[in-house]
Amino acid sequence: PTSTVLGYPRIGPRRELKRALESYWDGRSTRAELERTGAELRARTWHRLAGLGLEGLPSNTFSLYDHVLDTAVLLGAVPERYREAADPYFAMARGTDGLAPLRMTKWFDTNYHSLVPELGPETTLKLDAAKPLGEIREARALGYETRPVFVGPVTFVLLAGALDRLDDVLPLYEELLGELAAEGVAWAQLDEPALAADRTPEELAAVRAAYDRLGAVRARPRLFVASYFGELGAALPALAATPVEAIGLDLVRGGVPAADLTGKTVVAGVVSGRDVWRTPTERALAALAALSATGAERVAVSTSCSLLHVPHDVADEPELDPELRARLAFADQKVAEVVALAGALDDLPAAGFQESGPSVALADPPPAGGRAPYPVRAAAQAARLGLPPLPVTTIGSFPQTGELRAARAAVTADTLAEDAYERRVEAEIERAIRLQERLGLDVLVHGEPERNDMVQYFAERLDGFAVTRNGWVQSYGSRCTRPPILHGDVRRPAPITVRWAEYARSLTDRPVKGMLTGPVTIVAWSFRRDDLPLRDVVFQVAEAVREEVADLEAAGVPIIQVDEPALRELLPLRRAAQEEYLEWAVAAYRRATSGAGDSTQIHTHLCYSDADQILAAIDGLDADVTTIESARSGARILGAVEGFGRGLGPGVYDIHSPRVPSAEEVEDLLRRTLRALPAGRVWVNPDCGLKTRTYEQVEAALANVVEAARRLRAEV
Ligand code: THG
Ligand code: ZN
Repeated sequence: PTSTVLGYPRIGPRRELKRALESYWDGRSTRAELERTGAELRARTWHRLAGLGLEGLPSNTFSLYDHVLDTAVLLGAVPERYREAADPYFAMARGTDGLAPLRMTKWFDTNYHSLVPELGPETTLKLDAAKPLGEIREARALGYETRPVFVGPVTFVLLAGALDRLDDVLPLYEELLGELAAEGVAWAQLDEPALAADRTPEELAAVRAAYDRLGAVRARPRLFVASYFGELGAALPALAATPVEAIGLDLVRGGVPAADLTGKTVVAGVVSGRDVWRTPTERALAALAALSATGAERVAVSTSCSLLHVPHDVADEPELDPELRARLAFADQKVAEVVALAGALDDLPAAGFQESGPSVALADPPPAGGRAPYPVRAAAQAARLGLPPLPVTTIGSFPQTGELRAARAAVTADTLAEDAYERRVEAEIERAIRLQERLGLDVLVHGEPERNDMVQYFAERLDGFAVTRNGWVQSYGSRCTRPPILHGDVRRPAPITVRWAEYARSLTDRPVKGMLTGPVTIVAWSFRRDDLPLRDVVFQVAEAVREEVADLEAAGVPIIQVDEPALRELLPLRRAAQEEYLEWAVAAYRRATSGAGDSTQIHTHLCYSDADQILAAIDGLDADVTTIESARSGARILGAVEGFGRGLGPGVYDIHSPRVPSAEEVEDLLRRTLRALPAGRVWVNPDCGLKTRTYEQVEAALANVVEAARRLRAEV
């Protein structure tokens, strides 16, 4: 059978796109130079995929910022307010001085962020297929015929929260298919990951109607509808009943469906796009063989989803332990696996393979152990901390300056001595503390200058994890992370954060929070072993965090923040599995934090605006103070948190954009917050960490935040 992948990393093996974007945004290079880097990366990708022997090459998987944003622009879904901007595309992505950007959200259950399209009733749509057509021609000039990839219409309108606009969007997809046919394109890929979540009968009917309609376009490429991140469930028969020629199935997360796919091509996602492990050949071949029962006319071998979520190439990691390296597959190795599996299937009879998944019994997790009920703790903490009403704090990280990054690179490269680096870090901590004192914040942070990343930092200091040198994965726009590889049993050989917490405390009389990352997030933002149940892996990490909490407390740290920004991210897409997940995830968090005494205030921070969906779980975490993102989702969150029983800090401004909020704006949001929550429980803070901002922006923004809090304090 033939071979393909659903998508490929676009940041570049050495983050070439990141460099080009940031240089363009800083005014150090032109749009044309940025476009040139994009073209080089695309050419490199096609050459690489073809060189590895892949047959079906995708195009339009590249993006200067985000593929959902690209789809919005393709359809002309550019809200009126951005149209006058110098660069509407990046204005939607990042905002401008006067304009907030589009909202950002997690791309399903991944650590990738996409923008949320806006399809207001007044947004007039108009197709502009210049980008995909440009890429198709570009590839053709290099000698490659490609299959352009788009976010499909159903997923697009669902992301926009506007299923009712499907009928407005479909004519544009019809027009797009016509233009692709005129260009001589044989296949188009429409991604419908939204179908891996529970869908209402109305939504399933919309799937059916949409693809009946696109299937009926007279001159069009053949249609490949790709699903991923789970099984299609009831959406599969709906889709199978339409004229689409090919359906993509995630056979890593889901099994071979008992469905009649007679006449269809099945694009079998047997190589995982979500992990870094080599594919168990037997299991992949068994799944491919089992597809014959569906009556599918043809089978193509593919990845379970886009390779966007894995790094480029294991060959870029010469320093990894050879034994671990031998178990790894990054994007290029996964492409080679797809090609090999397609070849193997041609050579083998189509039956007789055994499923051989590992099965491990769940151990009982350790009990959480008891802190006193919240009101008792709250009284003890109030007495110990003596904070004013509406205390102002930040989430934890302060700007990571260029000098600091350079110093970290130098110490890694052995051109800077360890103790010289530590003095640099201390100077940076002092800078952050002095700034917060001067601006009048109430609970300070040390700013985390010693951390490259809130997960990688801990992974580097825990047994059981390996970290990579070039294993970058795009998080949003130009921002990347290097997810650590959790390959063995987790242990904490020594205290991790205590030294810096003590230093920060020595500088000031105000309370300074100790800052830790929670067990769910450490695991969520790592590539994890798959020979143990996820739950057991998270509980191992919880034990290490619990030890760190104990050490911080013993050092006299009065407030310990244990962040779980990824709590929502690991929530299963299907409702049937959500409750069980939340139960153990919350239990793991409590295991990590419940060793703390009643007068030690536990804070937590959660990102992403769907916090309203998991409010009961947030309550279950039993943290004394929870800070959440809400600035971009506006007042929506406030309705959901009405009456929340503990301290809550709904973010008062969006840190993802360089824009500085005015004191009036912050005051307004706080006023609305005070209508939903009693003043004694409200905290005032930005909506996320500040590491991606400059000191100039942070200083201006926090000054306005403190000013707004003071105005309201006078009233409460
Ligand atoms: N760490 C990890 N995952 C995350 C976040 C994180 N996912 C969600 C959210 N935070 C994403 N936000 C960011 C914000 C900034 C950066 C990455 C993700 C960032 N990265 C540096 C860059 O791209 O230049 C590299 C950092 C490094 O040296 O490791 O700024 O905080 N795991
Ligand atoms: Zn956050």
